[in-house]
Amino acid sequence: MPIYDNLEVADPDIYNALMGEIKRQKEGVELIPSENYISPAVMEIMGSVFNNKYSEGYPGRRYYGGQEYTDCVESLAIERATKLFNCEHANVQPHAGAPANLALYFALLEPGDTVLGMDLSHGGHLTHGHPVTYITKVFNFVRYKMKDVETGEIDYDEMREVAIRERPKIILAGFSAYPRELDYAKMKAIADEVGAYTVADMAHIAGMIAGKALRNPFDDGFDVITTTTHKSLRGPRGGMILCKNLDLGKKIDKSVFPGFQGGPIMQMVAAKAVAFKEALKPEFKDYAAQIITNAKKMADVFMDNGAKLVTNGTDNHLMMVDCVTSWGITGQETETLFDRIGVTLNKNMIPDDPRKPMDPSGIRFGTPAITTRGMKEADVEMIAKFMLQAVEKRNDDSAIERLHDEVIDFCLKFPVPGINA
Ligand code: DSN
Repeated sequence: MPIYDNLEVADPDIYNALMGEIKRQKEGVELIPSENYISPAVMEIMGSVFNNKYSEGYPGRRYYGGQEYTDCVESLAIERATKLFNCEHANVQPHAGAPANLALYFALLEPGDTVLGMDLSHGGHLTHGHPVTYITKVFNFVRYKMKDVETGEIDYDEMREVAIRERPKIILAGFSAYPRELDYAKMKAIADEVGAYTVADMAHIAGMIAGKALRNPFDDGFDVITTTTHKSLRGPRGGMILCKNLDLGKKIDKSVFPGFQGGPIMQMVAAKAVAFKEALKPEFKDYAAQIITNAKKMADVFMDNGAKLVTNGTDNHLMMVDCVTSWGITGQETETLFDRIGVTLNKNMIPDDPRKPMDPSGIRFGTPAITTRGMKEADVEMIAKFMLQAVEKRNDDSAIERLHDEVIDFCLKFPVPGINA
């Protein structure tokens, strides 16, 4: 484990919280599909003196002096990102996924312009135009949905009709709670018909795209990809914008800085470079493929045991269970129950959920983190069985406590990178 002796003396409260979190991560099963474990190398650079440097601008064009090493790390991050995702331009400065999306909107749109994105109740993301976000005061968001929630197939005919009627400037692919693949080629054809940019927000699936286990939207002619770097891509917490066209790249750069952000968080930019180097290694392909193998296995075990999965399965890293239909308990009750046995996931709306976001019908979970820990199909089956037993014995406190002990014993067999590996 890394040594935190300075922190222990300087701030025992924060040190103790850190020790608690380390124990929680070691002893628990992490199934939140947007979470992962970074490598020790990524963790080291995140805690480095690059934190101390201001670097407004871009490599070779900065506003302050002393940039020889920041230029080096940002240039490497850009070079590796473009290689990893087969594109010409990368902006690696967005502080997170939401600012990346907002900077992109301001790069491509004028106030009042329209974006056509996935309906939020069918898996889309807050930054794709949820009414609670300020961005909906500036741009107009319209929606496409699934045609059939039993298969997850998107209604591309409806998407085309809406596109022809609403004339969006951006057609947006991407999601945070959709377990199937999108047909990027069909979306690109619709966008070409109405003169829209094609943008994929691949935050959830970036690792599988980098590892060639899922299709790269650039291969179907997409203009732009936005992403976070900390989910399946297994890098530091942050965002990134990629594109094929260098003129578009210039607009995006201006929008990120000075349009939208101040100085880049250079220790995170450096950590992105380290993570991209790891993702370019051949073994990352095995990791990406295993994420999906594990997710399919988990989905099968749940379905074989009578659980109702949204779209009846998965093609990617995540799945959702309709808990009310499957077990007669809400998503919140299920999340709390699994917390009690040391399995972490999140409550989630199911498509057209009659319940409220803070008390929805379903749960969402996935396999990027447990796959990083080295778990394979038999281990995934074990986790699914712990969860199903918890549901069955949910009113028996001592059975739940025993299950929690079994989960801890099981987890301690799998080292956590950055903690004990
Ligand atoms: N919070 C992320 C997720 O869990 O999907 C998306 O913003």
